[in-house]
Amino acid sequence: MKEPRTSLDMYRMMLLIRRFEEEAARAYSLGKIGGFLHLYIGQESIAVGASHALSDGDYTVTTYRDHGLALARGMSANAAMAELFGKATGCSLGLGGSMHFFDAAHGMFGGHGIVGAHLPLATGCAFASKYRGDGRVSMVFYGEGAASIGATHEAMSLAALWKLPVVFVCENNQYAMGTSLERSLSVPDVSRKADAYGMAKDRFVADDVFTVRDRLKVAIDRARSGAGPSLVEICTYRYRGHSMSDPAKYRSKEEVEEHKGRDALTRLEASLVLDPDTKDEAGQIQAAVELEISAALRFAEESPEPSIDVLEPTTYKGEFAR
Ligand SMILES: Cc1ncc(C[n+]2csc(CCOP(=O)(O)OP(=O)(O)O)c2C)c(N)n1
Repeated sequence: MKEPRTSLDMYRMMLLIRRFEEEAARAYSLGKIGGFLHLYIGQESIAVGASHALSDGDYTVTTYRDHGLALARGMSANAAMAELFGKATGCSLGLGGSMHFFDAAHGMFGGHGIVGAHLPLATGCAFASKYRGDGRVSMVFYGEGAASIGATHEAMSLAALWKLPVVFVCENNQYAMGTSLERSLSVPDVSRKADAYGMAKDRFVADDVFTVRDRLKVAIDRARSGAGPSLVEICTYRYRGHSMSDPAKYRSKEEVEEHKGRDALTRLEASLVLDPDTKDEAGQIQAAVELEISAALRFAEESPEPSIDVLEPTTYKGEFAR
């Protein structure tokens, strides 16, 4: 077993994200969660591998498929679940919902709903870090559906020109809503977009969380050393529809099953359970995760709705009350 302690930690977080998402889907079906809900099931190794490669204090920005990254960066399951339930104890005081998780204490700057529009935010964070000389790296996650969006390219162009400490991570799950990447990209290898800006690039599959960590670490170290940004494309797959309202009829059951056969969480779990040194702790982790998720559901259920008083400081004055 490679790095047993780290393997167990990564397993705990990947399992927590998977179980969080499964229970969120159930709560959504019961009408306890309103609005949109985009699940991260199948992509967990990316948020977890990235979080193990990043340092405390580094900044992350992501899309509306944001629960996994928020948990991996340190948000509590309670604050995450309460946000989904629209409760005052949620990470965005119950005002943001699924697509707008925010956790400044852990450098997690959203949760953004407009495809591609959040990449310039990461470039801006990286500019601030370079200007201040604070040594932080920014990492931004986006889907291949954002690869042809104007803001994506503006963000990359300036980042490369000014050698900003930012890593652009394309989570290529092969579909943008119901559109497969072959139908939307003339060059299906998204990492090649880096060539246009003279940026370093990498491209690999997300089926092993250690590969994700180690390959992202190379890009993070490059950014931190002042050698400039990178574009890292990580090939992955989402097992559920785009959001809860998508029955995913544009792909076959066989295709989904084939990807599930390479599931990073299942593979890591199998290796831990087969190893006598980690087997018992893996079982304890499973039990602890179940307790943590049940507690989060209870916490979300029992928390109060946001009071009307929160509107003025947050929505109108822009003062976040935490
Ligand atoms: C500018 C913009 N256009 C369209 C949409 C509607 N929309 C929401 S998600 C999505 C697909 C994005 O797919 P991708 O970037 O691959 O990310 P994934 O959902 O697969 O993680 C679209 C078109 C939007 N939110 N913003």
